[in-house]
Amino acid sequence: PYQPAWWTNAVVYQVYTRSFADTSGDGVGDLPGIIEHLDHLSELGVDVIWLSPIHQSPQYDNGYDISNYRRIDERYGTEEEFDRLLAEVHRRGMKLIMDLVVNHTSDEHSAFVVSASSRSNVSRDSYFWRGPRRGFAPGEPGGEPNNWGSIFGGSAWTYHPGTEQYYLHLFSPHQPDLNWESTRVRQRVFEMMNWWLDRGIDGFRMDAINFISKRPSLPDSPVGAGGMFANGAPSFVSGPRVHEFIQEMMRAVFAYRDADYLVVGETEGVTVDEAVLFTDPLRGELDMVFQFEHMRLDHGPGGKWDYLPMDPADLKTVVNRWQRALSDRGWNSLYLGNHDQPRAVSRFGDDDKYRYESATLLATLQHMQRGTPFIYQGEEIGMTNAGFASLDQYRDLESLAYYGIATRRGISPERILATLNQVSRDNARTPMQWDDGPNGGFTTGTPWIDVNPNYRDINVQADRTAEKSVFRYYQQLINLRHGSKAVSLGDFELMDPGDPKLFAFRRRFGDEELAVLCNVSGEPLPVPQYEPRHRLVLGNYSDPGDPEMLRPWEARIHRLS
Ligand code: TEU
Repeated sequence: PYQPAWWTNAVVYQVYTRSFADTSGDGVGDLPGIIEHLDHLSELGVDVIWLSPIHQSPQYDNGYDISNYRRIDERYGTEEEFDRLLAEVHRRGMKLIMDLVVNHTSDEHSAFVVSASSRSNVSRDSYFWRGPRRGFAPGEPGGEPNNWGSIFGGSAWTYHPGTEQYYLHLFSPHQPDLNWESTRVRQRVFEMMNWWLDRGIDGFRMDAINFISKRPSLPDSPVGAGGMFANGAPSFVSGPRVHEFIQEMMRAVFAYRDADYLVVGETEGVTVDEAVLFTDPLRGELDMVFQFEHMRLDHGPGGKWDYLPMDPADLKTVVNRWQRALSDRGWNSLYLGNHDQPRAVSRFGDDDKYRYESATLLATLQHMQRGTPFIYQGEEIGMTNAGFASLDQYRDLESLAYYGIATRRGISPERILATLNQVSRDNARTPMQWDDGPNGGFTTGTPWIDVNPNYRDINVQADRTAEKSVFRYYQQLINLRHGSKAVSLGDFELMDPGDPKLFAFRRRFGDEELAVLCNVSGEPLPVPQYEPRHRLVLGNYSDPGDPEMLRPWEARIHRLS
């Protein structure tokens, strides 16, 4: 009989080590800190832990700029501590996957240092080096090889006076893009992946993996309204050889291994059609990808820094599209937040009056879909946006770059702060709140980024024992998935697609059927006639209430059969 892959009923938890738990007192989270809190994760019920990068790195982008792929960064721990973490994770029956950041390296990686040393060195083509645009002298303002902007602001090219050429970086200048056209680059990446799997890890989360193939001529892009730089995405998002490269990787790394790994790609800008190609099991590529459509619902025409409150009805539309598109072929990953996004409860819910109700409603929507749910650290206790009162509390290089650009455009500091408070990646990077002691129990030292002042009320210790416990609600959702094929594998059918406040759907597998009913608003909402009123499996209000009315942010799961 057909055996679905193990990860079809698994739940993944993302640990952002830097902000998880610090045992050394230097203010930066570390591996012993993760080990100390593994029981929290196994009690939550998660099957897999995804670790954001802990490799050696100058930390310009908190580890997404790796200078040595086979070393643990000293700030996070020792090699021995990593092996102990892995053993402790396995001992609890969980798996560990690592970030794989291979669209780019750090500019301090030895391969880049060699590549930059001369035009004729063997590593020159490991990165993208180009001379100035025609008619410009090397280094002359405006002479960049093409007009692409970097994702973190400014040009995607940095001039290197030593060799009088420019190198490409889709992200910061400290993150030069690897040239995947080079077979040597690909081979070295595959060797490194094999090395990690031999060390015993259980898979990878592949950073920006759909950016690895660029159109070879690196053509100019049309310039958007008012922008200095253009969006190069058409030349690198799901580029010409991306599927070939990934299939080659799968053959070189996974084909001869017996164990069943988890491979998830981070694919910003991916369309549903591309996602099917990436995740169709018959094509031998990825198990699942992170799509970003729901992360754009509050972006205005000017992009992420042009914040516009979203309409919850749009979330329904996006969820429905992805649930349907990947129902026959391929598989969805399900997430509402990560280290790059504001906190889910602050963004999609009401983190003030209905924090518990909206956090658990959002969890219901997420965990009751078909796909593999990813929980970002702190979501399981309903942690909120950072709430910084001052610009100097921000640390993220992208936020700081935006601050510089916005200041030069004459935007007031108050407005910049208000925007960062909604949008900045640091919203999700404040330390994990463990208890109501100093620094929320994260560190005995000075944290690298401020703890959210609400840690006295919102913390693991308080939440786990509270009457309204987000943690215990997550536990129940995870339990439900582990024991129900309707949850993990069932069909998805959206009810009432036109209703802006009611988010209701059915899940069906064989003769098991569940109905999910959510009121995505702070006002009472009548229950439609066709919805069930009995056999409640799980809900986020403790008393049954009026069967005809959903209370603010109420979520109910009913069993139909
Ligand atoms: O993110 C890549 C990515 O596609 C984005 O979502 C990006 O972070 C966002 O547009 C910026 O707001 C990955 C990592 O998750 C991120 O932390 C890194 O900064 C980035 O790659 C570069 O490695």
